[in-house]
Amino acid sequence: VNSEADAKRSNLLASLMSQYLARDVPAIQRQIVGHVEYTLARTRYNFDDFGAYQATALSVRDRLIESWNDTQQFFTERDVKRVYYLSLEFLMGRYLTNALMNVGINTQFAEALQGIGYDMERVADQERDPGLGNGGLGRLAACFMDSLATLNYPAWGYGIRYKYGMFFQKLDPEGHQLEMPDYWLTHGNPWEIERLDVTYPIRFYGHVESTGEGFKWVGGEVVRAVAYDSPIPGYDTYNTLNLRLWSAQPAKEFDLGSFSRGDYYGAVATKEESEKISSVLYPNDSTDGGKELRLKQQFFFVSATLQDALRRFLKHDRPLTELPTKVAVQLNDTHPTIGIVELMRLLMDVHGLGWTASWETVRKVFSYTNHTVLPEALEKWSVGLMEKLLPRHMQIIFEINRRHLATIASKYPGDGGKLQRMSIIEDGYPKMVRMANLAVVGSHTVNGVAAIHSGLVATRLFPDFAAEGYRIVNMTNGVTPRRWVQQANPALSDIISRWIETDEWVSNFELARGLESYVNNADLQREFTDAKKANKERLAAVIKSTCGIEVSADALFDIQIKRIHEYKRQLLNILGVIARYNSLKRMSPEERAKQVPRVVIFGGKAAAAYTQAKHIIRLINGVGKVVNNDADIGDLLKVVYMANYCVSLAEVIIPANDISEHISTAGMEASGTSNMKFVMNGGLIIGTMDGANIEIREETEKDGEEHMFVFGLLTPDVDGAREALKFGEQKVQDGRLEEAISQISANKFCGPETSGPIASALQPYNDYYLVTRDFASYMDAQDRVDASYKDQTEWVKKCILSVARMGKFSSDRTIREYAEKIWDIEQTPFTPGSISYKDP
Ligand code: T68
Repeated sequence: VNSEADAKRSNLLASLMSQYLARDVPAIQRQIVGHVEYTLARTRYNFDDFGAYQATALSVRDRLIESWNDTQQFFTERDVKRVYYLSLEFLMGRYLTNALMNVGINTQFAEALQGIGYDMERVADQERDPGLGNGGLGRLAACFMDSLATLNYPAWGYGIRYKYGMFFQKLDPEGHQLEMPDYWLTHGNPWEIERLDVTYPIRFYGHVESTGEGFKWVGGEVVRAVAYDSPIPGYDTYNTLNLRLWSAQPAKEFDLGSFSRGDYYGAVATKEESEKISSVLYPNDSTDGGKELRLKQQFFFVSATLQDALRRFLKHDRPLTELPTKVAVQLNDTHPTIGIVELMRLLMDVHGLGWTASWETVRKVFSYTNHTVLPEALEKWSVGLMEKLLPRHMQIIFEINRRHLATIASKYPGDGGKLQRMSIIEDGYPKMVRMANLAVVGSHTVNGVAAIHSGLVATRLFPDFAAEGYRIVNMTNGVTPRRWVQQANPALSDIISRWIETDEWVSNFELARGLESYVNNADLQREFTDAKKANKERLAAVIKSTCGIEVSADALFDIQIKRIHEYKRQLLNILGVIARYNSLKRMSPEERAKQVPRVVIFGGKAAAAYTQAKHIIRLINGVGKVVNNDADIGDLLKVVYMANYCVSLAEVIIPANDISEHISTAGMEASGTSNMKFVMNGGLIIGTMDGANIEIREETEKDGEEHMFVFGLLTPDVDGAREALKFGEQKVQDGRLEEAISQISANKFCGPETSGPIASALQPYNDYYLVTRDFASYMDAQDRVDASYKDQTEWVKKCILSVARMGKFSSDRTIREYAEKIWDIEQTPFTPGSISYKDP
């Protein structure tokens, strides 16, 4: 109506913003000092590195908020289809450097800080890692957010804002793991924005009432989900996405019953209980299975998310059956699967849709990613618990199952086995709800995370579903080259950019292939070796200061960092170390002088209740103590356990790798993602034919070169080998292995409380993970590593070629595939001047 005035006003606003957010150094300094004085209320004359970090973070955040609001407004006006990535874990790592580099204002900020007496690296080092994830699954979600933003896809991440993240790991003097609480919010979180206006009620317990037309869930307890938003900047784009994490707070309404009884304090105490829902991240072990609070967490964040998504969808007046044209929901493992049922409930009980229309809509919205085929890791909830906590949902699940089984039964009359296998409800005492079956039935697409894994998902986990035409596809994982190469490894980044004469590889890692043509160039080789050496020195300094161990950057750095789990076989690695130590001990000084010196580095947390994993940590540290203090050995072998492995530590460790170990029992590691990061950072893999190792080998090895030191049984042979071991048909005989086990048993490295369970696990009939069976093959592969490393020119060539050929493993490739084959969403880059500023 008043378009001239509107235009004037919007121009004024835009100009005010651009003055405030100018990118020149003085403007940045003004902003930082302003935040010190007025936001932090500290004096500008005296603030420490942490104050500088907070003020810097807030100034960066100011910039992100502008692009973030614009992006969201733009998506809304275009009415684009969005994907919602639902994950109980987002292992984001530090924000500051990532945000600065993605926005492209790193140098200006560094200079601005320098000018007022602060060092950017020290300032960035003040940031606490938000440890809101266990491992690969959580970190994958974080890499995906980076790629979604970079590729301009309309996406939101949804999860829980845990007060306590992954525990802080310490090692006691003997080398036992100690768990310390990780209250990561102690000093606040400058990257989040509390949205006290974005809240939803979440109900638990209560009962179901018939309304005549349908059903209604009433009574019970209600808590409030409050949104905390963090902007996610993409690389070299204005688009900025949102990660919305929910926090549980007491509902506004008080329990009138308690009040009328005059029990004010009792009522308040009950309300306080509700905050527990978002208080702690659960570990990724099966010991906590069946915990009511975990199921509460799942329902809590899923219900809030779906209410939020529906509210956004219904801003436009349209039928809910159109939901799949505007909304795709990705379930990161089965953890958010109850969302399938919650959306059914919302559509039917709240919005009045019928069963059939609701079910069709739901199945077009959801898709599910599987991250493991290990049977003990598949989620199940007892029907009793589900009925108590979510009575209406249990009713809906029974009905979904009834209809689903009726279809199967009519197709396969009399095939009780098939019905049993495909049922969402598992018979037994107690009856259980199989979340994986529910996820498959309620999704239009299921995916595994590497080619071999997706094959196993289809053939071993869900063969009956595959036969019925349920869509099971592969989406090989990827990692973001921004955090994992550009930010973690400036030395290598600089080399890549100079040799291929562009830095566009940062958002198109296929371009790194350009290095291939220079692989024989001695200058490139030297630069590459120097960069590696510098990265190893950087890590050596951290090892010195955190572990007190002196390691030489001239040694081969051999690294295994990941969650401690028997299937990942850290035990095989340390047995190999013991054998290497024994062999060195027997050598003459002349022979020793010919050996390749090694530093074997471990890092990773064991779930607090996973006793055997904790024994393995203790053993590694025990071996370290013996080896590192043996004067005969010196620099030839060092064993290092880096405590509290986390994203920021990984950023220092990975660029320093010569060799990394990905040595799971074949068929057990779904994909692995650190394997990709290590190779992108110019190292080689020793590994089994498992997970993404297989595809990394396929991409990096051409013409019979050996770029990966492969060993071990193949997946199809694992079951047979296990049986053979168990029944003593195939006793593993290897002098080196026997010696190592007998030393462990003789308590050479640790006391009987540790060596007992370790030695026992290595008995043939107990060796489920085939550590003893793969040992000789592993040692052969290690010999090939040593031999190969001796020829440094050949070695560096292998490393360069490997980096050059890792394009496939960028999460940008992965996200494009999801977008095209599963979500059906479009890249939507913000176009300046396109959104209208409405009167407030
Ligand atoms: C990992 N899974 C896979 N799970 O082990 C790994 N589990 O092979 C894969 O590369 C990665 O996912 C990404 O696809 C996990 O990390 C968990 O952390 C987890 C957490 C809670 C419950 C169960």
